[in-house]
Amino acid sequence: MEDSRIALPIGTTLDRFIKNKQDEFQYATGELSQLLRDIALAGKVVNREINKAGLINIAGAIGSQNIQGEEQQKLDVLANIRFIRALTKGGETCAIVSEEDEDITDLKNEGKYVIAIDPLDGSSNIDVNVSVGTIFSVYRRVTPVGMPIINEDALQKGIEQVAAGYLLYGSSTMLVYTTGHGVNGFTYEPSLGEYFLSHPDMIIPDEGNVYSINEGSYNSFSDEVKEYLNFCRTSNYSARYIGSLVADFHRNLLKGGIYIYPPTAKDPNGKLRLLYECNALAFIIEQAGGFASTGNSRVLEIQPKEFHQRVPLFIGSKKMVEQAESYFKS
Ligand code: P6P
Repeated sequence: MEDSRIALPIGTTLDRFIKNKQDEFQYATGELSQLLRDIALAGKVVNREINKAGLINIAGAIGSQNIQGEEQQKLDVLANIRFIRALTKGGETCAIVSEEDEDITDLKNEGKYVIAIDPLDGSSNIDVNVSVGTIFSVYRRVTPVGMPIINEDALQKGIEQVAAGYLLYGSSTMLVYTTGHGVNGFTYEPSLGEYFLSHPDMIIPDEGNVYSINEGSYNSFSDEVKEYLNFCRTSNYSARYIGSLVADFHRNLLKGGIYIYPPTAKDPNGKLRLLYECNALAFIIEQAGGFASTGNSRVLEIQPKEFHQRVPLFIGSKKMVEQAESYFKS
């Protein structure tokens, strides 16, 4: 038991890390640990398919659209299948809400966890070889095991999450997650098929000088957002916008900064989805010492009403998000 209290060294494998951390929770039954392993495994498979995309022409859109009316890229569909298959086989998950599916998927098993997932966020970037990501949230079901799944099993506030994380398929593939006891990052080594602890106890700098927003929508921003952007420009911040949420988020987590997707004419509630994008990243950022707001309220305290509900998102270094909020509160 003592061993599990020692800070684990860089290079520890994900399996070893999960086992050690599980030992710290005397009531841990291993199901959440296995669920995290299932996600990591699916991430390896998706990573392999993304890396092949340019070669075997699976990157292009397949002509179908997801429930958001967005062109479904082949890899979107493949990633969704892979994660649902891995979680179904694992048995710890009883239901899944996915960006790619209109309704909740009841896996009809005895699992006690519900997953909200964006299997491949930023997929429109695949064709131009820009980093993309998977984002996931884990909740305990609210209905008793054995009872039918209901929507409320997934429509839970972000503060109810038991785990959240993302995979970033970039120059290297990383898994970053939290179970409510800090944030740890693992880098995948494809030649060994292993994730290794590379970023222990990740903490976002309280301040940064990077702001990420699509200024192409400037004309439809509110006065408050425009005033904050003017503050950024006169503060000599740098504008960095990859157009892939996980990539922008990850850079800001490491270096400090703020990512903003405010209401626009096209997306009056913002573009990003509460359940499987904003809540997961909000849990991670707060565990790393940062903050996530809609501009007026803490993301993690919003009561979801619909699976694919969108909310405005200001997320990153705590002082930067609070500074942005001040324009909405003044
Ligand atoms: P826009 C990708 O579609 C995504 O959901 C995020 O990954 C990204 O940050 C955002 O949308 C980009 O949206 O409107 O700036 O192209």
